[in-house]
Amino acid sequence: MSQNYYITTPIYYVNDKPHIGHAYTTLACDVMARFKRLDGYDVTFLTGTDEHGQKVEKAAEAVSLTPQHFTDQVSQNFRDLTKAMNFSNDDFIRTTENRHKAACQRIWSILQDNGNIMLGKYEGWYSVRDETFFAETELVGGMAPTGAPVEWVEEPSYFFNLSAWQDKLLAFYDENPRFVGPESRFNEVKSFVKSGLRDLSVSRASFKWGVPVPGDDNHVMYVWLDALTNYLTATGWPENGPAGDKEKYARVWPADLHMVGKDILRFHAVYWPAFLMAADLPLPKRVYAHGWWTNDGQKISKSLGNAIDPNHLAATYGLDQTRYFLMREVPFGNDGDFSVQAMTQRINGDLANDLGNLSQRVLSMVFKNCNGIMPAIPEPLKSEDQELLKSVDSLIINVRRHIDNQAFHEALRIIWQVISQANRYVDSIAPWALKKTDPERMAEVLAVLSETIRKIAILVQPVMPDSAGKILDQLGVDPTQRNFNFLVGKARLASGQGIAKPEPVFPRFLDEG
Ligand code: ME8
Repeated sequence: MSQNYYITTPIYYVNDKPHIGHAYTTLACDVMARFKRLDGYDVTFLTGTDEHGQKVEKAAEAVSLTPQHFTDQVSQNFRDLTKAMNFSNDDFIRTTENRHKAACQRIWSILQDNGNIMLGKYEGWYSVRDETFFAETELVGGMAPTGAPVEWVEEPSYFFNLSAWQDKLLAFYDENPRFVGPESRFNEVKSFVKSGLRDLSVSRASFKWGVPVPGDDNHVMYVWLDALTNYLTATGWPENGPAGDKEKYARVWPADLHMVGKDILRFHAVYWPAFLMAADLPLPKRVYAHGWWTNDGQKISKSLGNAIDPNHLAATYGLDQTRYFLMREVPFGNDGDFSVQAMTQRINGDLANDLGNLSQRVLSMVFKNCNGIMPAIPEPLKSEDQELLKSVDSLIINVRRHIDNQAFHEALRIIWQVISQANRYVDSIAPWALKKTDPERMAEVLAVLSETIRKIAILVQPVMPDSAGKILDQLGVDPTQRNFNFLVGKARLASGQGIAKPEPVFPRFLDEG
């Protein structure tokens, strides 16, 4: 039986249309999910929408729709995005679904029954935009630290005894040094917990758009307790719920990776493990917090109207080009700035010139100079052939290491190093010049190059599934032979099969704007 791998995106608030930031997180998960599937794992990849809370209630009010009607519409935009971006999620969860309400009420009851939730009164500041409570001391110039406005809230509220979990959380962090990535963010989490935790208000009584608190209709659950529970719901938990699936839960939970933006790390690395510990449920293995995209140096926000629509990017630059750019341009974990210039450079440099040109010129030579028949890899190999094949053969080990650390940019960088090496090999041997003088050597060199391209195309499938697929089609690689088993051992590109006239896979981008 293959090993399971469960990966999740945050569930997105439906107060707004999806933008580049949302697409980015889900893309990173899609790349992880595709990579793990090719590497032999049984993957469960979850995304969805976060539909309760005051923020969504207000957004619905603003367009004169009922919250349910409104969330139906906006959630669909996120679902459409998964198709448009070629995301391979296995499930799409909405927090307004019955399966989810049942899971929320179940976790609440467990926490209440074992004495971790108690009724009290909340008095303090609340930011609707962040759906977060703030202490007086946390405010900056009368605003939330994020710059969002805050309002004074005074209402009866249930509290989760977060303060009781401080030492257990710190011990857990010590025992699980990979729990949060990147490391600098893990340090921030630890200092936050060390500085002391206050009990957390986990219900609201001043509006209705939420999951009712079991046994107390005056309260709805705090949207973050509701939202975080989605990761459990989708595993078939609880087993007696409307979508209960004991076997799936046992197989899939705990999650291997919760991918989040840095804005919501605290919820995932502090509150969520505390809720789970208190409910006596296993904790996720890792939370990774990536950075923030800006647009030409400015924070992307609704009020600035500078959100970048991922559909527009895909239509303008090509879907795989967009996927590649987002994963390659910015070191994953850091903040990044979107610019047309950077996008154009990646498309024309890395894709059209480096990978596209390599594959196009090699396959064209096989087509023209070898009668369209794939030549055989020489036996024994010449030292320059050996050098190139050694580099491409050893890629998987290092690429896997980088992907397991969510260093997508590094994984791509080392693949592109080998692409450059292959281009230097072609330029120095100049196989086109061998056609008349040494056709046998020409065929050997083209075979070594085709094998190099095969491995590179297999490795870039998670980032650029369609384009890599086209290259593998052109090489005549059987669709059942494109997983990572075919990167190791004796697996080599078959010779003797005919290839069709190659078509360029990566056109140049001409900025006509
Ligand atoms: O926080 N750059 O939902 P949300 C990079 N519902 N990533 C960005 C981004 C940007 N400019 N803007 C948004 C919520 N993101 C909660 C989550 S999970 C149980 C509940 C991404 O719609 C990033 O992943 O505000 C961020 O964490 C997420 O969108 C926030 O989405």
